[in-house]
Order: sequence, then structure tokens, then C-alpha cells
Amino acid sequence: MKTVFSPLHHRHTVKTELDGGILIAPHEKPSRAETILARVRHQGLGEVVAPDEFGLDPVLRIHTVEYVDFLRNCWHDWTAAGKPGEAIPAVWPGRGMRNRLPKDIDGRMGYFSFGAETSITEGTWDAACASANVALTAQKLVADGERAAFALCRPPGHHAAADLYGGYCFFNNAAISAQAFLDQGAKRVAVLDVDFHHGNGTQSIFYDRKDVLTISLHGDPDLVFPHFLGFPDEAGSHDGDGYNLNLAYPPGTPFITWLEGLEKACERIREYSPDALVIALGVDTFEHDPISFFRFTSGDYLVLGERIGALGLPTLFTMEGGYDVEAIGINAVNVLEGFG
Ligand code: Q9C
Ligand code: ZN
Repeated sequence: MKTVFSPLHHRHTVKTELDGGILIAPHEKPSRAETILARVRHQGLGEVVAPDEFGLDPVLRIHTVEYVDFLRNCWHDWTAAGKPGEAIPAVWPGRGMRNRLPKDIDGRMGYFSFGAETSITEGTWDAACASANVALTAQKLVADGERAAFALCRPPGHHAAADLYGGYCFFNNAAISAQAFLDQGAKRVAVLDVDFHHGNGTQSIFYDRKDVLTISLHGDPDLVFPHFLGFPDEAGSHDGDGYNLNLAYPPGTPFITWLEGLEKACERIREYSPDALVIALGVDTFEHDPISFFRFTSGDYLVLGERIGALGLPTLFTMEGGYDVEAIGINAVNVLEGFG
């Protein structure tokens, strides 16, 4: 399997993550991608290729032009306003207030975000664009006939909605790629999200559509991020009714329990019979992940990959979360090796 990787991910290197009332060293850091890349090479998974440049058209199929403009100008506007630190929102349009885009940068930060843990810096825009290009390059490999490809995306994408960033995500690489498959002739695409956290951005983007089936297995949002989406009664709306599936699990969930959910997800995917499959691949389900509460072992990821491979579909993997950097390479590449 080929891997697509861009060193431009380093442009998004932030010093801060708001957590517990203080600014900590971010969990989502450059060494994550470098460790995965080193493991890809060490295992001889396949060729590592640089991304092509796709421009913003495929991004604008998913994200609004106002949001894309905001992200492009965010750092400039933030520093021009004299802010001394990294760009962090502190105010949002709460219940009963107006959903109106303000001129002021503090207002714009809150308008286009759903959390404050995701700091923005000078190179964030460049890295987010590169991450989307990585996904689109891998998507093209699959559309052109490869059985599978690995988009080693950083920053991740599955929490980003059409006009919202958060959860360390800016552009929804999995959604952009799913839309690219459709725009290139696919009739149906499935997105299966195996990251520990609910794929709220992907769900919301495709919630009223049936040309993209969205499935996410994740920690119960009653207990963990993203808190406000990802419950099992969210089945889709309008045309999309019946085309979203959420499977939520409690703290301490071991792989064998989660695997029953994966089998349900696979059954639903077989019934849907998509032309392509996108896997939002997070390995923050790992037993030693610092911000999560499942109990997967490294060996479990081989089985996870094998079950996805058994679907026999053209498959694109987009990298999402995973914060135990020591194990992230082994765990992510185990999925790809298990896939076969
Ligand atoms: N105390 C992804 O896995 N909450 N994003 C962190 C830490 C945000 C995870 C709280 C988690 C976002 C792509
Ligand atoms: Zn995650």
C-alpha cells in the first residue's frame, strides 16, 4: 500500500492546548506523523509519495467559502489585532444569541469553532491545505485503481464541520475525499470512523444525504469529547435518514466488545454496497492513550485492519487521532498490515 505524506504538516506546530484551565503542550504534535512515517518505512509497507496540489475547489465542495476565508486570514487578523499569543477562541454564539458573522476577530474565532483546545498559529493554514492535498492524492490513487492507499494526514480532520474547526481539526480530509470519489463518478461512498472520538464533523456534513453512509464507533459522548454529538439515536435526516450509524461505548471497553460493533458496521456497509470506502483511522483507542478510555492492545489493530480488508472494497485510510506517540506508529501501521 502506498503512503502519501507531506513534511508541510510541521507548519502547524502549536505551543498551546487549553486544558484544565492551563495551557499545556499539545497532544496533537508533529512527532505523531513522523513516528508513523518511520514505522511505514521500517515495515516496508510500500512507497511513500509526496502529495499533488489540488487547489481549494475540492475543499470548497465540503467547507463554506466564509470558513475557508476565515482560516486563511485567521493568523493575520489575530496578530494584526495585537494579540500576544496563539489564536484561541473565548466566546461563542450561545443559546438565544444571534448566528451572525462579526467583523471582530474574537467574534469570528467563536463563530467558526466549537472548542478552545485547538490553537492556531502562523503555519496552520499551510498545514491544513497540505493535509487535504495528502488525502486527495491518496484518494486519486484509489480512484485510479489501487486497492488501498494511506493518507498520512496531519492535522487530522474528522471533527471539522462545513464551517467549524475544533478537536485539532481544520479541514475534514475524509469528507473531502468522499466527495471527490462522488465527483469522479462513484454513486455511493461509505465513511467508517474508528477513531476513539465521534466523527462529528463528518456526520454533520453528510447528515441529510444518502450518497455517503457515515458510521462512527467511539467513546460515549455523554462522557467524552465532542460531548454534543455522536449519540446512537442520530440516524440521519431527510434523504439521509438511515444513513448515519453511531455506536458509543463506555470507559474500559476492550477490543472484543468493540469488534461486535465493527461487525455491525461492516454488515451495514455490505448492505449499502459502496463504490469506495474511507476509513477515518484514529488509534486513540489504544490502552495507553493519554486522553481516551478504551483498552485496545497493539495486536488488536491487526485484527481491525483484517476485518476492514475483508469488505473487499477500494479503501482510503485518512489518519486522524492517536496520542501515545511511542505506540502510534506500530498501531496505525498494524491496521494497514492487517488490511493486507
Ligand atoms: N484533556 C482527534 O482525535 N479534547 N481529536 C482533549 C484533553 C479534544 C481529539 C481533551 C480531543 C480531540 C482527532
Ligand atoms: Zn480521536
